[in-house]
Amino acid sequence: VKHPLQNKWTLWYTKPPSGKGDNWNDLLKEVITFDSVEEFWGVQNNVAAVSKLPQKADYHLFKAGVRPEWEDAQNKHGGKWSYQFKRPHSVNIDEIWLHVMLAAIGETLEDVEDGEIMGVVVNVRKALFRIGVWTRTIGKSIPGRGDGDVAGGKGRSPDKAKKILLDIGQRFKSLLDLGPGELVEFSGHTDSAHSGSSRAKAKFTV
Ligand code: M7G
Repeated sequence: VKHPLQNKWTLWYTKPPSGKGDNWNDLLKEVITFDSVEEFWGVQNNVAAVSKLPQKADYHLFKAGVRPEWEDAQNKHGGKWSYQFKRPHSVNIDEIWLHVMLAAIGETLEDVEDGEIMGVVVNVRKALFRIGVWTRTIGKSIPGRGDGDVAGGKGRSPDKAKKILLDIGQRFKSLLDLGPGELVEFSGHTDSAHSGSSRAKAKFTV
């Protein structure tokens, strides 16, 4: 018996660059797509743990049909909540990533009808592990789409859009079990793309 998930999910892996000339597209690899609880555990039990990944590797767990890239049509008006665990650190990154994946596939990061969550990501870097949640919108109206036409929901007011986004940030923060002095930051992908890195200035913090 298979227990179906609300959505179908794809796991992606970013290989560390092997030398000069590697571009993002050569490094990003689709691993597997699944849509049941049992298949999720099959994947989880067979891929390398985050703590064993080389520097500059990433895992991305995204809704099937959405590439884990700023350029994807479903991401280009979006952004991400993220938090960086400095290394060396006392946290168990494998356990944290598992809980973040379970929250994504279990749809506990948002009210399902809000449809904001695109995927979750972990970046392995020399000095840190960065965990992120990608959202479809940035909590306000999108320029060029007309007044009140807030992506993410017809008739969703800017106030409501922002409330939904902040709520996702708060759920993510409590999932990470962070203290009140530790901030989870939100930034839009357009800023990330322009700065060439995730270290873009945060638009919101919770
Ligand atoms: P990062 O992994 O977000 O942060 O971006 P980092 O600076 O801590 O490593 C690293 C690099 O990967 C970027 O400068 C881009 O070259 C590439 N990259 C990352 N993402 C998420 C994308 C993406 O969505 N699209 C493209 N084209 N490149 C990306």
